[in-house]
This record gives sequence, C-alpha cells and structure tokens, in this order.
Amino acid sequence: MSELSDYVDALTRIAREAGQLVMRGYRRDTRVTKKGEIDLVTEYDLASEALITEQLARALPGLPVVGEEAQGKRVIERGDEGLRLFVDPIDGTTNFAHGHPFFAVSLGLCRGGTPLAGVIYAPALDLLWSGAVGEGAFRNGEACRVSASATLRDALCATGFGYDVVGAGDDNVAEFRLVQSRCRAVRRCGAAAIDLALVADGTYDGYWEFMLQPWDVAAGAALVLAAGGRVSDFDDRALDVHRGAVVASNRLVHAPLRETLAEVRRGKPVPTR
Ligand code: LIP
Repeated sequence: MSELSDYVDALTRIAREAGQLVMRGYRRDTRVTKKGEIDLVTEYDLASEALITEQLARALPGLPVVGEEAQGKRVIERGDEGLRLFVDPIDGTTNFAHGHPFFAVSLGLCRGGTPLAGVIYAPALDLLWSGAVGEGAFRNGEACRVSASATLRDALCATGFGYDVVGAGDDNVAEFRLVQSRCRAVRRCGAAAIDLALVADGTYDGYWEFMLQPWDVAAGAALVLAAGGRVSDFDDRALDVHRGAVVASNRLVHAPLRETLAEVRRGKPVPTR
C-alpha cells in the first residue's frame, strides 16, 4: 500500500460519512445564509466541514486542512510546498440548497499547489470517485480512464460561472459561446468537482473555468491526472490550484480547447483569486 493510497482510503471513509450527513438535509428545509449576493452557505456545509475536520484530525493528525467554510482561519503561505488537504464540504452548494442532485463532498490532497490525490462523493448521485496521481482513478471502485474523443467537434465539454463573475465584464460567456460553436455540446451543471470527476471517468472530454477556489479544484484535478488526462491553466502551465483558472481534458482535445479560449481572450489575462 503506498502512502497516497493510505490517504485515499482514509479520505474515502470520511467523504462517505460527510455525504450521508449532508443527505439528511437534501430536499429538506435547511438554514441557508448568504455569503455574497448569490453565494450561499447552508447549515449542512458547516456541519459537513466540522465532521470532516474532526475525522481528519483523528485519521491524519498533523495534516494541514484548508476548508471552504473555515477559509481565512488557516492561511497557508504561497510557496509553502508542504502537504495540505483542501476541503469542500459541499461543492455545488447552490444546487444542494435548491434540491438539485449535482453536489459533492470534495477532499483534495496537494503538495503546495500541485494536486496529488482526491476523493469526490456525490451522495444524491450515489457516485464516488477516488484516485492518486500515478496510481489510477476509480469510479465506484472500478478503474476509470479519460475518454478517447480525438477532436473538439466530437467533444462534450463543461464549464461554470463563478459567483463573482456574474455581471462582471469577464464572465466566461464569450468563451462559452465560442467553445459551444466548436464542440458537440457544453454542459453547465454547477459543481466544478463533479465536472472534473466526469472528465476523469471519460464522460466529459474537456472542462474549463476560472475564479475558482483551491477546494473546488484540488481533488478533481488529481483525478484527471490519475486517469491519464491533462490539467493546466489557460497558458498551458502546470496547474497551481491557488490560481483558480483551470483547463482539464482527455489530453487529445487540450490544445484545441485552450486555443479556442485564447482566441476569445486575445491575451487578456485570466482573472485570478
Ligand atoms: C462552486 C463551483 C462551481 C462554480 C461556482 C462555485 P461551491 O463551488 O463548484 O463550479 O461555478 O461558482 O465556485 O461554492 O458550490 O463550493
């Protein structure tokens, strides 16, 4: 058993437990508060993160944890190349709050900003993805690989629109329009972690988004790499989860997808966190 697979086993247990807790509030009246104009947090985001943090302290003592809801309480300096775990207690909180099944618990292990391993559990879909870079990826325990779609025209892609890009000049709509016109179809389902897991298991052929948080990206990016795919930023540099801009693919459509995004942006820097 490698060290990474020991991590994945522990994270799988914890993600399942947190997912079952979150399902107690699914399509039930839950307390919802606003973190921004359209950015929500529910009592189940908070309960899930509390459970995960407590379980991690027991199972992986000393591992630094950066959680969405505790953001700011634990700041890890950029450039610190230590191991850390990024926790999204409910990725796709807006979906969860509206009773839409596309939400997940996402636990991503990184060294600095580099993804190493991840577990993503979507309890309402009864899907659990897990894996580690160099050790393969799994969907409900079965080995999975990225797809073999060779051209952008034959590709099913996905993207998302961050809470704070809505109404801003740089809102990913022009990118959506051009990619949509060049691929088979684009999906927008509202949870980056699940979008990336669906690239890893070959459902989607490509995904892009910017203005994301490290906890939205860490686990899914590790799974795409573990499944033989490619993840980068918009300039094709190796992904640093702190930068918040990601392009992920089955490798074969990476260049045409990135070039299409670059065509829209014409050198305009991608907004980062
Ligand atoms: C969400 C991401 C989604 C993005 C949203 C938000 P949250 O994360 O999964 O892809 O478009 O803006 O960042 O807030 O539900 O954890």
